[in-house]
Amino acid sequence: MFNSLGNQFNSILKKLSFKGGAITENDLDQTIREIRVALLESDVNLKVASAMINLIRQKSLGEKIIQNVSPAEMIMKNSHEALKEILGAEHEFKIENEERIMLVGLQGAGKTTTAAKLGHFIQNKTKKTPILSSLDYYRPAAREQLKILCKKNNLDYYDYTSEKDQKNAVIETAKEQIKALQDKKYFCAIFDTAGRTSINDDMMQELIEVKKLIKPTKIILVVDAMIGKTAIEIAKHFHENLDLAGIIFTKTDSDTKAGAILSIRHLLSLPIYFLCSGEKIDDLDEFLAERVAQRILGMGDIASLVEKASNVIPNDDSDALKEKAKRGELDLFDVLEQFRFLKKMGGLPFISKFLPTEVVNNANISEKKIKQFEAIILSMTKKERVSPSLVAQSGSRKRRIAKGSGSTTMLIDELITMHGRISAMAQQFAMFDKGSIMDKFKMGQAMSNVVKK
Ligand SMILES: Nc1nc2c(ncn2[C@@H]2O[C@H](COP(=O)(O)OP(=O)(O)OP(=O)(O)O)[C@@H](O)[C@H]2O)c(=O)[nH]1
Ligand SMILES: [Mg+2]
Repeated sequence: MFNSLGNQFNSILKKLSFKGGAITENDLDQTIREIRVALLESDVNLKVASAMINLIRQKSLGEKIIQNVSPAEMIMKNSHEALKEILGAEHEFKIENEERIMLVGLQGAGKTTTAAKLGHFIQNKTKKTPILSSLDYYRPAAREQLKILCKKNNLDYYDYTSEKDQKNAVIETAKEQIKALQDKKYFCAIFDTAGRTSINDDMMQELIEVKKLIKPTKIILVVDAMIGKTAIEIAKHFHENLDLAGIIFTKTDSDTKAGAILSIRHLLSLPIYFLCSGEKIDDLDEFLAERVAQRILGMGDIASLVEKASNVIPNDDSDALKEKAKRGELDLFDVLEQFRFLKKMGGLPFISKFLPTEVVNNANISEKKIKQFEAIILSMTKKERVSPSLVAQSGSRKRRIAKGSGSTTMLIDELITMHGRISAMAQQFAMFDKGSIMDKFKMGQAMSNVVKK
């Protein structure tokens, strides 16, 4: 996600990375000019780009020389801080009692998918089941789509008692639903609405009427992050008419430009509640400014990745692994386990969303290669897995393993080298926990050494 801006930041900073000591005013000017161009190319609104540039400049000019910190690291740190300021304070998504959430947005923005994701999120958080209903009478399959999603994910779905006259269907349905839900004393209801290809008055009028009827506690605009600059105009229009509570961005897993996300938050002062990064039910991430700023800068989001991993890895295992990692003692059994967790988490495509751009760009690793590595590890004896150096030093062992796993001795060497790098990185990782942003930047570089070509 946000790859292009992350890539540009990386190449801008690479030019600086050879310089030591304090940054000169000339270098700063040049770098800031380049950052400005990168921001504008990523569809960041002009006002927002200027605000951000000013923040970076102010922070950088006042910066003292810090030992062991290069100008590139300093600019990265200051850009991260400026981005966090632009993204603003975080707004926790609180679920009130008798919550009525109405999702609105353009056609295909991801409202229906997001309704289910949000229901699932609320269910996980509160351990209570919300009820979802569809007010989409324009597309015949729309209600069926939500119904199926609810069924698949154990969410309650409000089904109609009668077919409606097409003309007033939406309003009649809203009336019927709100009455039924009031009788049931629901704890949380999520209303999915129909989208339109572009903003038009009829659509807005209908939404205003629906709003009057169902009296939502939150109206949330669902925006496709790929639409770029126009997102601001759309959000503004919806906000003026419906008084939005906040925004959810979808499709941030595509090659999304960061511009819309940065600009809307700054220009409309509306909270961004979530970013959706895929079609699966739990591809809904709470919007945390610190982490999003890291992702936008191409520094990856290791903290989110670790959290996601902890849902897959049993807690006891991860503690034991951490202790082993701290001692620099990860063996090939552990590497094999990591490959399996990687698969469970959604494989390389999933993981790479959270890794620093530099790591992803330099990676010489593929799903196919991981499979080959797995076969190699499985062809080793227990002793060899614990002490890969036995294999490294013995041609006959390598030939035996290559034959057994249908691979080559070259690939075995590659795995052994990678294992060495993984244990070194894991050792740093285990120590780092809640390090400073500078540590995270360095962590990205360390990770890049593990997988580099
Ligand atoms: N990659 C990706 N696809 C998404 C995401 N969110 C939604 N989609 C896909 O986008 C398409 C449209 O999603 P819907 O949820 O049907 O969109 P909608 O806003 O309800 O569309 P209408 O009801 O027609 O207005 C579907 O194919 C979804 O699977 C996301 O975060 N990432
Ligand atoms: Mg829909």
